[in-house]
Formats: sequence, structure tokens, C-alpha cells
Amino acid sequence: MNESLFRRAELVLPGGVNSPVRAFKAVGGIPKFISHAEGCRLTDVDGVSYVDYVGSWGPMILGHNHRVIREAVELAAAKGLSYGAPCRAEVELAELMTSLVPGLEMLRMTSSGTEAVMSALRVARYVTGRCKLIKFEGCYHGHSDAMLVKAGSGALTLGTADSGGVPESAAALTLSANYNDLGSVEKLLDANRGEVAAVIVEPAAANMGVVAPAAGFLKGLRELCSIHGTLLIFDEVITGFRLSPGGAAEKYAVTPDLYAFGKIIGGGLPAGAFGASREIMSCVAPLGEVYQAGTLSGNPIAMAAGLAQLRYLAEHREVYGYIDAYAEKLARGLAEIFRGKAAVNRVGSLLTVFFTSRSVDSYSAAKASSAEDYAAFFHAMLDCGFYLPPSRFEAWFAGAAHGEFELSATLEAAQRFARSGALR
Ligand code: KE4
Repeated sequence: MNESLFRRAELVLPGGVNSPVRAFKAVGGIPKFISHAEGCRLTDVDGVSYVDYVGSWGPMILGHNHRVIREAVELAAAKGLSYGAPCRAEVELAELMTSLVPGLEMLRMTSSGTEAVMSALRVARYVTGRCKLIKFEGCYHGHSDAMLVKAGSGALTLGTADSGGVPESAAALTLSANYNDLGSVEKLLDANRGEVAAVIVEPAAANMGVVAPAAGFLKGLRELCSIHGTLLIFDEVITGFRLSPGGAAEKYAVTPDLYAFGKIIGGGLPAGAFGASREIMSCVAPLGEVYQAGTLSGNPIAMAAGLAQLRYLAEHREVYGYIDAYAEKLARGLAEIFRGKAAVNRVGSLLTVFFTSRSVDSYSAAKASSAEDYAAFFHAMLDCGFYLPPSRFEAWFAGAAHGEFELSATLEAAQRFARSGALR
């Protein structure tokens, strides 16, 4: 039924999907249509079940259909689905988030990470009175025009659109630096002195595959931004409430000026948020001059799910040690199995297998890894019941529902693939 559903989907949805990465274009084949999910497992419409290492791209840190979150959603849904008016849960979730995250005093809820980033960028431009932005090649911040940009021809020239439909004028104001290369940021700031509103970064990169921040990189960004009067934005849509209760900012002890959140804060339902100090956020309408809005922002069901998940994480902090330890054992095992043939990068409960003989500490090194070998690995694992991200430029997400059985079964399957001779 997967195939027949996909053929129908292709007639009414671009590429048969509602988000490109789901279409398996980077690895080939027909995507799996999921019928239901429980714990660390997905079951597709043909009744085949998989150990899930995508976890809906991050939200399912406690596993699918977790009792605490399901009950919160059921209770909230019984009271109505959407009010278009304030509700208690959005206040309680904002209070909890601001109590956990360094420097976060006030936030505004959105329905996606893209909206959160887009709004944070607008606030930064207003607060600084500047227009230019700096992002890093290989980092992904959602699909707002200003973020769908690649480096211009010369490293110091203006950005060029990295998507159809993005006017060059919209892309031109976004400059691209190299992740883990402070010099590339300093050059751009010096060449555009007084014009850069913000530097936006994934504090631990996960959209080039997982690449950890080099020692001193985040601290160096903080210092450069402070010197230049440029705001530092941490895009913690993936890392927020995953790397620690206070996200990457707590883990690396670097506090940005602005944050973007998503994924985990919605407990699996659509939610995002951007936030900062009260002083910075006081410019957001209706308090201030920066307009930002959303019909379903702070939706009571999404807030109930996010609040249940974040409360559980705040009250059971042992979850962080558990998921990091699971990922550490999995990464160590994979690195042993693919010794000399793959680099296995890990940050907390996030990991990526890059098929390359080199270490991967940059986007260029990630791009040099083999797409073919990853695709072969992906399908070999899928065929024996393991659902990996369908792109080498994505993270595996370990969660609280993964256990010893899944760990050893995953490594046994990877070992079989390594011995199959499929790796070139
Ligand atoms: P959404 O608009 O998809 O909620 O969030 C955009 C976003 C922003 N910032 C970071 C660091 C992100 O990783 C994302 C979205 N992540 C991807 C997976 N790498 C979502 C999966 C998809 O695009 O379908």
C-alpha cells in the first residue's frame, strides 16, 4: 500500500510529500507511509515496523505516543481545539521555558521553527537598525527567503538565492560564513562594518549532518558579535531542550541575544517560539513596532503537549543522561564497525554517520562524504527494520524509548551491512 499511496500522493502533493526530505530523493526509493507509532517504533501502512531514529526530526525525545503527553492532549482536546484567544497553557509553557533557558526572559509562540527564525531576524533588524545577516553554509534555519541563500561567487560578496522564487534582492542581504571558521565571520563583519544585524547559527550543527562546534567557536561568535554591535541568534529548533534543559546555551555556556525554538516545545504538535531579554522583546507588537502574528500561535492543544513534554523533561532530568549515553554507545559501536570507512559524529543524543575516511568538522568535509554509500546503508537498514534519516545531511535522534534491545539490534544490522561488501 505504500506504493499505491505514494502514486496517489504524487498527483495532489508536490513530490508526493508535504516536506521535501520525506520523499527519499537523497537515498532513492518510495517513502514509507506511517500508520501509527509507539515508543521507539513506527509502523507503516503495510504493517511493517521500524526502530525509528528520526523521531519526527526531533520532537519525539520521549518516544511516540507517550502516555503523559497523550493524556494532556486528550484532556485539552476535550475542551476545544483552538480559541484564537489567550489560554493558560501558553503562559505556563512560556514561564517554564524562560525558567530553563539562559537569558530568555520573554518569548512569542509561533507554529513552526521557520516562523520563529523569520521573526527573530526581523526583531534583530529592528533593534540594530541594520539589514544584513550572516548565516553559515550548511546550516538550515527553515524556509524564509532570507535563509534560503548560499554564498555569493566571492566569499565576501552578497548572498545569492538558494531556491527558486527567492528574489536576488532578498538573498543579497544574507552573507554566508563557514561553520567552525571564526576568521570567515570576522572578515564578513569587517567588510560590512556597522551593517550586520545578526549572526544566526545552529549552536551544534545538525543540518549538514551533525557537526559539533569547535572549541571556542561559539564563545568567539559571542565576542565578535558584542564587538560589532551585531546580535547573536542561536537557532535551537533542534538543540533546544534536547542537549540539556537549557539547550545548547546551557551546554556550551554561551548566551545569545535571541533564540529560535521548535520541535520539542510542541511535544509533536506544531509549535515554535522566538525569545530574548524583555528589553529586546519589548519591540514586538502589540508592545512595540515589530509586527508578528499567527492564527494558531499558542494553540491550546500544542501548548498542552509541549507543556507536558517540557514538564516531564524538567522533572526527569535523568532522561538527558540516558539519551546521551544511548547515543554514545551507538556512535562508538558504529565507529568500530565502520573503522576507516566512516566518521561518526555525535553531539548529545544526535549523531550522523558520514561515509568518508576523513574527520568531518566542516560543511565541506560533510559534502565530501559518500552519498552513494549512505544511500546503500540507509536501504540496508530500512530493509531490516531500522528507519534512519533519508539523507546524510540529517541527524539521527536518540530518545528515551530506545533501549538495549534496539541498541544491539541496530549494531548487528550495521555489522551485517559492513560485511556485505556493499561499501565501495
Ligand atoms: P520547521 O519550520 O520545519 O518547524 O523548522 C525549521 C528549522 C529551523 N531550524 C533548524 C535548526 C531546523 O532543523 C529546522 C527544521 N529541521 C528539519 C530537519 N533537519 C525539519 C524536517 C523537514 O524539513 O521536513
